[in-house]
Amino acid sequence: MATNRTLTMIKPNAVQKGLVGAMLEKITASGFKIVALKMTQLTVDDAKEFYAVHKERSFFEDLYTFMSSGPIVAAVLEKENAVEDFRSLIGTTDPEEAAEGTLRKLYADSKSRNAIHGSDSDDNARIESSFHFSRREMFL
Ligand code: 3AN
Repeated sequence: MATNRTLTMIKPNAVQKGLVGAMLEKITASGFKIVALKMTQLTVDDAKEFYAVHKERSFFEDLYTFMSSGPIVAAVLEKENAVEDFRSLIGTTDPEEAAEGTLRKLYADSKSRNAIHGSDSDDNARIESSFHFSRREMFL
């Protein structure tokens, strides 16, 4: 099961620009099934916890400040090879380097405001899904 699921967040800049519908449409049209979905806002402490792996990086403060600055949309997505295929769909961290047609190429403002998150491993997909959703909020 875990290898078929990934966690995404539509980031505050994309929510603010009204891109939720367009992004979910691209995601589902690319074969991902939404098995959990919510709009929420991270506290500063939530964002620090979610991105704890980056706490020594120079961009950490900017990252947790931005990610807690407004509402996000979190979702668990299901598809065969979900983690890898979703990373391909969103494109590279820096939108300037992202392939044509990827969500970050289409919708990101910059490397730090890159519109959408995707888990980078099956283990992190599981951890990040539990961070946002209880078992009652995830559907088969
Ligand atoms: P990705 O989201 O592509 O897996 P990560 O996990 O390396 O990238 O970084 C998490 C988030 O931190 C990125 N989505 C981006 O918003 C921000 N970030 C990563 N690297 C940089 C950087 N060099 N400068 C500014 N922000 C960055």
